[in-house]
Amino acid sequence: MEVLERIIAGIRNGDASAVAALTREALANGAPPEDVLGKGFLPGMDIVGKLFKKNEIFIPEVLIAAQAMKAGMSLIRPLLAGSGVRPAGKVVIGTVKGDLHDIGKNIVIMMLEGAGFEVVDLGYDVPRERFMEAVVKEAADILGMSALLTTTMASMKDVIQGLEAAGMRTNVKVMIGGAPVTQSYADEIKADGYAPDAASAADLARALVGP
Ligand code: B1M
Repeated sequence: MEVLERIIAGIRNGDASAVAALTREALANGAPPEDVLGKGFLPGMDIVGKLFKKNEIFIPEVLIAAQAMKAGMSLIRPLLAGSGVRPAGKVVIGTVKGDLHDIGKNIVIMMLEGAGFEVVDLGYDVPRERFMEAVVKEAADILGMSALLTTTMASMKDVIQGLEAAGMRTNVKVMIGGAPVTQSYADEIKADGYAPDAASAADLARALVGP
């Protein structure tokens, strides 16, 4: 099997040491880092996302696969930085103010990175001002917000209104998610998109930034 196919299988199987070794092998054989990313890591995580959506694998396996991808990614990241390869887009993401739940957000981040996005993680309990500052500072294409409490999800609306009031709303797409969040809530607060799970979040982010 060709080395890039073995990288895909290694990610699918969540085998971090194999992915790291195969990444080294691919680079030593002269594979460009962008091919290792685009023909190895991204298709590997794409398969993982599809299996997760079909309930054929579950969150622990997604996390393990993402760790495997990260093991390889750490080897090619410095090379990509020097090669001029552009990420799919830049996402600033956090769990909203008053909310300490970050497990789902962290999985979303892994899937976004697996889809080729550069992600700036603001962590949890993030106030409106920090989201807004980060959108400007990072020149983000997408602002992602996660909430797990019915009492904190209202902060998403607050952030969107803050962006509107500051004249920043048209500069950034807003995507939201978390267990109590729904598409109708996203429509109500005028978010650009809602995703029910991490794999859908990666698909949504791709759709929001366009081809
Ligand atoms: Co809390 N908690 N918790 N909790 N907790 C819930 C959410 C709850 C449903 C439990 C219950 O009562 N049945 C309930 C909320 C009730 C409600 O508001 N309707 C609850 C409560 C009440 C609380 C406290 C208030 C409890 C207390 O202190 N009395 C307290 C609040 C603290 C705070 O935030 N201020 C609290 C605390 C905690 C812990 C700190 C102990 C811990 C969090 C640890 C952590 O995250 N680091 C915790 C946990 C673990 C849970 C449960 C058990 C699990 C949440 C989780 O991680 N799910 C949860 C009950 C449950 O769900 N069974 C519960 C797994 C995760 C992968 O799923 O986060 O939904 P999820 O993410 C998914 C999707 O939603 C989506 O993709 C992810 C992956 O597929 N997604 C996005 C998420 N964010 C997205 C963003 C996107 C797109 C998709 O775009 C940007």
